[in-house]
Amino acid sequence: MADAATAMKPATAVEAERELTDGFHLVIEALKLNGVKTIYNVPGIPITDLGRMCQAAGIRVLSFRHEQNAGYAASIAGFLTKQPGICLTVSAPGFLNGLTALAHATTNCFPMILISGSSEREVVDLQQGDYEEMDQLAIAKPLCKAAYRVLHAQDIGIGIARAIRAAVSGRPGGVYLDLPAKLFAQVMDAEAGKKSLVKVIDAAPAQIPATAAVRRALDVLAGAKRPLIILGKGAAYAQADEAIRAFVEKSGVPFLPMSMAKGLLPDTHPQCAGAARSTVLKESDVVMLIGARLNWLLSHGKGKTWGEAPKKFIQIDIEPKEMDSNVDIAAPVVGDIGSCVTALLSAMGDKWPAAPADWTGAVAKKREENIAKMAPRFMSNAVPMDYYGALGVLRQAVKNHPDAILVNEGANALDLTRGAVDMYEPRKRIDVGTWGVMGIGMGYAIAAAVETGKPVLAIEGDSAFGFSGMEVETICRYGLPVCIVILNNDGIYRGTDVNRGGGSDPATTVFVKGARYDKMIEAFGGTGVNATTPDELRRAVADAIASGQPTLINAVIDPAAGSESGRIGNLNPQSKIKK
Ligand code: ADP
Ligand code: TZD
Ligand code: MG
Repeated sequence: MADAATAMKPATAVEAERELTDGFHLVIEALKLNGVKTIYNVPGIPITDLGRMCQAAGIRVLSFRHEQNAGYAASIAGFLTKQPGICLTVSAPGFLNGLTALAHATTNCFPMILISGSSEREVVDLQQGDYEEMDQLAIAKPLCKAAYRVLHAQDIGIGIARAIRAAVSGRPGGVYLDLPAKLFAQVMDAEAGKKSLVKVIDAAPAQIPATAAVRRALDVLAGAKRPLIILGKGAAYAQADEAIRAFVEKSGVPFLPMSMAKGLLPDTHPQCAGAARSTVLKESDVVMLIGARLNWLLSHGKGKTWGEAPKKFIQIDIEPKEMDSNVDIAAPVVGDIGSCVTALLSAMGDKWPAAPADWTGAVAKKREENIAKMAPRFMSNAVPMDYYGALGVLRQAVKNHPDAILVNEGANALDLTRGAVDMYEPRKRIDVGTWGVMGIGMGYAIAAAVETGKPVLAIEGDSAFGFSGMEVETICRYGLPVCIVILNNDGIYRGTDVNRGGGSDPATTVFVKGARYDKMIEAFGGTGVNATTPDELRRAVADAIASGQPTLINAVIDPAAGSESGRIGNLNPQSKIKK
C-alpha cells in the first residue's frame, strides 16, 4: 500500500521515481547470472545494441563475418567447456545462417544456444511482410533439442533458464531461443525484473547408473576373450578424464579412440589400439562403447568392418534411446560417463583379472608393425610435398606442443591427419564430427583459442578452409594465437581432375592452380608463409606457435597426392554401381 507521502504526489512523479529496467538488461543480467562469459555473434537489427550492451556489461562479445562460423564457434565452446556456447544473430537470414551450426551441435551432442532476434509476431503470423519476416521458432524446432520464444520481459529469466537446462542436461544439444524485437524495448519495474531472473542450479545433474546394470556390464566384460573399449567424443565431453583412464588401465583392455576422443588417454599409451583399428574391430568378441554411437563412423556395428566373430556390446551412454539403435546391446549402462565409469571402477574391486595376454599381445604386435610401416613415410622430403611429408612435420609440432588444440577438416587433409598426428591430452582434437561437415575450421579455431587460451593449430584442406576463410580477419582482429596450415593440393580430393565434357571450364573439383592462401591473411596484418618443403613448413609452424601471432601457412601439396573422398570413397554411390 502507498504510504502517505507517496499518496500525496501526483501519479507521474511516483512513476518517475520507480526504477525501471528493460528487455535488453534483463537478457544480459540473466546470462551473467548463469555464468555466460562469451557470446559469438554477428550484429544487426534487432540485436546490435544487445551485443554492445553485453560488451559494456563485461561479457566478451566476438563478432564474426558470417553467422555459420559464429555458430560453429559456439557449438565447440559447448564441447570444450560443458557450458552452452552462445551464438547471437539477427532475424531470418542471420538466423538461417546460424541454424546449420545449431543442427550440427544437436547432431554432435554439444550444448549450444542460438539466440536470434525476430520480427513482430503479429506481422509475421499474418504474413504481412515484416522486415526479415520468418516464423523462426517453427523452422528451428525440428533441428534442435528444444526451442523457446519469450514474449514478455518478465519471462526472460525463465526462458534463459529453460534454454540452459535443455542444452546441457541429459544428452546435450542445440537449443533455439527466439527473442522478438519488441521484447528488448519492454520496460518493467527493476526490482520485479531482478526477482524474475533464475539462476539454474545443477543444470546437468549426475545420472547414476543402476547397480544391476553395472554388474551386468562387468560380467560381460569379464567373460571376454578379446575385449575392446571404444572411447567416443561423449567420453571426452564428460570431463571424467581421471576415472576413464583409471578404468581403462585397471581393465587392461585395448582401447580405440574415436576421432575427437583421441588424447583422452595418449595415442602413445601401450593399450591404444588406434594403429590396429581394423584388427581389433574384426577380432574382438566384447566391445564396450563409452560415449560413442554405433553410427556410420563405426559401420553401424555390423558388416565386413566387424568381421565374422560374434560380438557382445556393452554401451555406456546418457541417452537410453541410444541402446539397440543399430545392434542389440547385451549390457546397457545408462548414466553420465563420470558416474558410470566410477561405479564400474569401484565394482571391479581389487582383484580384477588381467585382460587375456594372448589378445593384448597380438594387438600390441599388430600396432607396432603398423607404426613401423608408416614411420618412413613421415620422413619423406619429396617436393612437391605429399600429405605424409607435411604430416611428418605437423605430428612432431603437436608432440612438441601437446597442449595445443588441433582443428582439422578436409577429406585427405582430415583422414590422413587423424591417422598421422598422435594426441596426448584430452579434448585437444576437434574436427568435422558426426556429419563430416566442411566449414567448422575457423569458427572452431577462434572458440578454441578464446575458451582455452591455448595455441591452436588448424590443419585444413584447401576446399575445407574456403568455407570459413573470411574469418581470418576475425582471427587477426582479436589477435588470436591461431596457426592455420592449408594442405593445398589445388582442389577437392586432388587438383588434377579434368573436365570430362572437354570444355574450357575447369573440372568440378579443382581450384585455381598454385593459389596463395597465405596472401589472404596478410591483408589483415597476419603472417603469411608459403611453404614448399617440409623444412619450410617446420620453421613456419614453430615460429607461429612461438610467436602466438595469427599465421596462415600455404603448404604446397602435390595435386596428384590425394585420393577420391579421402578414406570414405566406399560411401560414394559411384562405387556401388556394379560394372
Ligand atoms: P563419436 O563420434 O566420437 O563416436 P558420438 O557423437 O557418436 O561419438 O557419441 C557420443 C555419445 O556420447 C552420444 O550418444 C551422447 O549421448 C553421449 N554422451 C554425451 N555426453 C555424455 C555424458 N556426459 N555421459 C554419458 N554419455 C554422454
Ligand atoms: N559441403 C559440406 C558442408 N560438407 C561436406 N562434407 C561437403 C560439402 C563435401 N566435401 C567433403 O566431404 S570433403 C570436401 C567436400 C567439399 C573437401 C575436400 O577437399 P579438401 O581436402 O581440399 O578440403 P583434400 O585434402 O583435398 O582431400
Ligand atoms: Mg584439397
